[in-house]
Amino acid sequence: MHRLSSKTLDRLASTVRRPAYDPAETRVGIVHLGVGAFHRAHQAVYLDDILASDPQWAIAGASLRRGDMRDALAPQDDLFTVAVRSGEETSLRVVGSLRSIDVVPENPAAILARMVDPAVRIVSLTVTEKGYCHDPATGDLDPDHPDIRADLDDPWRPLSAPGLVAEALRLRRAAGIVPFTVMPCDNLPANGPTVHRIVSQYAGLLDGALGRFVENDVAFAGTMVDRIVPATSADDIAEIGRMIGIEDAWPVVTEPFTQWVIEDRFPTGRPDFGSVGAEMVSDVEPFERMKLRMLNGAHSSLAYLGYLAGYETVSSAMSNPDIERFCHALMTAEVMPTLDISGANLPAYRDALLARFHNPALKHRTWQIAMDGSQKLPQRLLGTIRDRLAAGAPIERLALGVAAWMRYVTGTDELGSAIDVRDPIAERLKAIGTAAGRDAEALTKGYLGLDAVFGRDLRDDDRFETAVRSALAMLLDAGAAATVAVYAAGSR
Ligand code: CS2
Repeated sequence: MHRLSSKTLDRLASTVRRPAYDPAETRVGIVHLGVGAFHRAHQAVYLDDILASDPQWAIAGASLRRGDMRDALAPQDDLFTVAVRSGEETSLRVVGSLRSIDVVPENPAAILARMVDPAVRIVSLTVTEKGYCHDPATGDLDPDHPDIRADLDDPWRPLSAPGLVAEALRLRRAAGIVPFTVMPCDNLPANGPTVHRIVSQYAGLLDGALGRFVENDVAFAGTMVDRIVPATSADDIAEIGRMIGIEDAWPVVTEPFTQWVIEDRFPTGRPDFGSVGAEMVSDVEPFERMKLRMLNGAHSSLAYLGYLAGYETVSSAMSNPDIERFCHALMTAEVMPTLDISGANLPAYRDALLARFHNPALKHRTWQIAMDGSQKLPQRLLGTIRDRLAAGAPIERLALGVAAWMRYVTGTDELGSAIDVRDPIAERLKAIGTAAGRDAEALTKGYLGLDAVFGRDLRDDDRFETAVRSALAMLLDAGAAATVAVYAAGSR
């Protein structure tokens, strides 16, 4: 079978959409850190549309850890397939906006050289929550993070996202080149100001003047990004190969829905994002809050409860009527009252989310979403809980989501089998679980003592502790399926 590349584009099945421009004729205007499935199914697709009329915005990508994506895509001239799936339907397109992938640990200088190129005016990031090396409860840089310590020791060969951005800005400043705009595209609250603070703090630890420069003279454009993109499976690769007629070593699979809301703060220029469906706004935070609390809050709750109840994927968990009713009730009764977004139709937004979670064509594993909970809980559930506590409003369903995370990270499922818990603090989470045993009170106290997740305020909040403890006790006694049924019915 032929392999996808610029030379084999004409062998693609006729139903596959291909770049409406010659990728070799484009110029790189964006460096993207973190070329994962999400970036390829989201920003790279918008830029593929942009390049059809404006060739100066191709992407130079970087992987911050492994070389597997580069190895898969380099023989394909960095072309890849995006398969959009819904029910029985699949639509396919080959995307040409990614022009290269550098692997940072192999050679940090290579990506720094690209970041210093005056033609690059945007550095965007999808490095996941943990990639920012910050304290999730406060949003500040964690100066003791091992990657930050390593970069502070050797700042000219940075390996972390804050280290790379700061070093590239330093080099540009030293060479008299205007700074690029930094555009974080991860699910962090207020990702523009948060990442601005993290990079300024890192730079300030290196050199006070550089810290002030980043703080005062570099623009950070916040974004809200939304598209569900499960990890690509071996079955997906085989099936997409059959459908496109040639081999693609690493396609991506996603849903029809896509949304990108971007804070319009690009002093040195930007593509016409608005012309390809992105929404340009002056304040992105309300959109981020809505998405993180509604979609991601429900997603994480669904992931822990669904996994514990024995469901491998989100859509199979949603086929359980109690889980579906729980999600509906969680959003309606406990999340939506905390959101006040002018012009947003929250019930319609909720219903669209429930329909997206039901999409049976996406095999989105509960285990995948369950990853890195210590980094995700603060913006997905805990901010909502703080607002509800301040308003004296019920938090039972939100607390069940938190309790399900605690139950999950003990590392043993309801049948006594080990759970492969992936989290930067997985060891600590497991140790807390082992020390507390199956005692709901000891477990709750142990996990609430994690200041970087809960902050001191939630740890010391009696209402919160009681709600989490009673949800956890029921999970331990009755199991996730029975507990969700009780909380879905609202009888608590
Ligand atoms: C998911 C997100 O894996 C996860 O934690 O909740 O990746 C989610 O699919 C996206 O944010 C949707 O836009």
